[in-house]
Amino acid sequence: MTSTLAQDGIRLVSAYSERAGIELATTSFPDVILLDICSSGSDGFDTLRILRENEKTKSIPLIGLSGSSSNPDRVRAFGVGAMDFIAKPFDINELMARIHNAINVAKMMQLLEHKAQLDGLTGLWNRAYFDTRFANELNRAQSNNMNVGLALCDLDHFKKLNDSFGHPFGDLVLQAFARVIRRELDEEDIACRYGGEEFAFIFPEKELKAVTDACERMRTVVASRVWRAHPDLRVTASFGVTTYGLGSNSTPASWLAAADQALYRAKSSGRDRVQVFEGN
Ligand code: GH3
Ligand code: MG
Ligand code: MG
Repeated sequence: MTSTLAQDGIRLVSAYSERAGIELATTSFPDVILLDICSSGSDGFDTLRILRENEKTKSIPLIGLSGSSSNPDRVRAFGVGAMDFIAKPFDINELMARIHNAINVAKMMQLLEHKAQLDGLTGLWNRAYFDTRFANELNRAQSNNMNVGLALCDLDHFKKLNDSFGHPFGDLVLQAFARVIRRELDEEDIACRYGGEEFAFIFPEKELKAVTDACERMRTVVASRVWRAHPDLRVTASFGVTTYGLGSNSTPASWLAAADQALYRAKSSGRDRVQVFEGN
């Protein structure tokens, strides 16, 4: 099988026991797992279950191979999370076709999962992604005693901009602002569209100064931009910033509240500014 599959560009690596198979699957990052359900020493369905529950292997497509083509086996394999099932003896060409098919389906699923985390208008991460990622980053910072920064940003007088120039132009401004964000932030910073004209940024491992500098860059670039369709227009943004320092017990909600409070201050003290949270 190894040499036939190699002709089709598929590299097959094998293990002959449950333990060795799980070890191989978790360390070799395969595109597809073929699991011989009946000939492993223990119950192959247990192995299948373990592979589906392991973080490292749970989303790798798995094709069950079995000496039995009985319906209960097939149904059980699909029930435990096999993507496909093929009974022995099988035609090697059919197996190859099923392997390619499994890879394509897995790629499509990854793409869909990725798209579901993006904002359609700006291409930035969306609110759902932000919520999960922010909780993770906060956790990571707290357990490793590292810094992490959070900034909330809201475009100023955006309702007026829409009212004066139309909603489609407002959309163009949001897209242009997203490009400014991408250009001014570092690769490891996380930029999300939090809601309408609101954005949230996570700055893993950054000190306050680096976070405020990044926000200042975004603020000045957008404020000085000339909009060809409306040369007299100035688009400005307000930022509320907080970094690790609220105490190790703080929750995502308390951090957001702090950044939001700073943003509120930025708005009430005249907009077009970066305000750092200074405590309650
Ligand atoms: P402030 O300076 O206090 O933030 O004033 P504002 O007008 O920006 O605040 P407000 O929250 O009153 O208005 C937000 C506006 O953003 C209202 C809404 O029409 C607009 N908006 C929200 N989402 C979108 C969008 O996807 N496209 C466009 N064009 N406008 C949007
Ligand atoms: Mg707003
Ligand atoms: Mg606004």
